[in-house]
Amino acid sequence: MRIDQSIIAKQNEQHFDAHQKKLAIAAETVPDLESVIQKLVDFQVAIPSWALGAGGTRFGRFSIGGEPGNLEEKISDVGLLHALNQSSGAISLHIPWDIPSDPEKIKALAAEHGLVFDAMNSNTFQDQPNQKLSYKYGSLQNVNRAIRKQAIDHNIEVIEYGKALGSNSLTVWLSDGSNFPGQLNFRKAFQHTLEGLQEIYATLPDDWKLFVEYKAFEPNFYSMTVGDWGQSLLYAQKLGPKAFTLVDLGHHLPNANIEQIVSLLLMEGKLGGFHFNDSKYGDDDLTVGSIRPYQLFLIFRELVEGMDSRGMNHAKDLGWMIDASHNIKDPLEDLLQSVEAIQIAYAQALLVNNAEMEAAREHNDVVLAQELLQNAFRTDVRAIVAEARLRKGAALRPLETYRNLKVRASLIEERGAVSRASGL
Ligand code: PSV
Ligand code: MN
Repeated sequence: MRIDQSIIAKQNEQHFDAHQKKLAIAAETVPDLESVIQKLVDFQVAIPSWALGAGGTRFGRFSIGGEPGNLEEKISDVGLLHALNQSSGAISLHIPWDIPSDPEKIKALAAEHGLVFDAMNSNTFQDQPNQKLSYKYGSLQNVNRAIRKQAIDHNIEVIEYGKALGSNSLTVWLSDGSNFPGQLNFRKAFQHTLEGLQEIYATLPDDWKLFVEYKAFEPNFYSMTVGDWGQSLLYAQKLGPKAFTLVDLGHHLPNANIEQIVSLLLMEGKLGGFHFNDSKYGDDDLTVGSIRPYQLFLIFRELVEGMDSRGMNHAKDLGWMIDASHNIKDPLEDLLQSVEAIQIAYAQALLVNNAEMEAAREHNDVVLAQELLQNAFRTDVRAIVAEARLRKGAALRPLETYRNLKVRASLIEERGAVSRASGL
């Protein structure tokens, strides 16, 4: 299924007058409206190929219907999102879930939908059918050199697929760690992992980045070998200038101050990419902004301020991606919600006046500093975000348009009610 721009334009007509009124109100409160809109126009968030089907827990999985059964269909689903919001112009692939058998064809198909390939992701957290050696006791950290070598070779192969598709980054998330005290020699696990990452790094093309993603828990529950930003940063620093830390919002221990982490990583020039999601207890799977929208705003505020202080391009210099799983919602609806939540937090962060903020801090004016943040957070920027979409030929109301066009019903008709996407 494809959504033609003229259909979107038709859907927009009914909302156009109301939109103009709301935008006029927003214009009164936002001094530099045009520049905010332009930044939103430029901003793209990549969609993970593994988030397009139903997720699940170890207790069960409930099918959504019409799930993409192969890479071509996954690209087509991201194409639908992009047609609706013109802000999801990239797809991130996970190997071996998404092996492109004919990369040229896949690249051309993606281009037809206006999509490029974001970071490539390796998978050494599962054993694949016919795999020679098992990752049961870890991959790059493993005490067995042959297993480490298998994991290294896999990552190098993923880079090769990425090169063929025009990607320029590799995200390495390792589930390595231990479940019980005594199981691992922490230093040896670190050294083995570092050596493996160094071998992978050595094969990285000059214009590529390597993202080292950390996670505090799951699937290992006693220790994780890349468990927090400190460990990730250590690896990234030891590897070299093409290696960066990747922050997945759901991978922290409860109450971690993620905005401070982001600020310091940016200061060190070592923040590489982002996986957006939200979480209530300890998972990394919920809709962006659904639980802690203020935290998301505070993170964006540090991102904007930190990138500006280094003269970075907001849209291009960091890898922006959603990483979520959808147990009960239609994944496409959820992804539309997530992209919008990201744009709202970004727009609000752009409203904070940095000079006023710094002056308040210099005077230890705690109240004013807090007010400046909260005023921005409490500004309704939805019309501004919608205007940016409108200028790109996207839907004023992507979710409503998705429902009006009965996209899921068409996908079920095309692919059947029991199709199943590869992934977790
Ligand atoms: C791990 O929880 C993670 O966040 C990594 O980014 C993986 O690549 C992804 O989820 C899918 O398992
Ligand atoms: Mn992630």
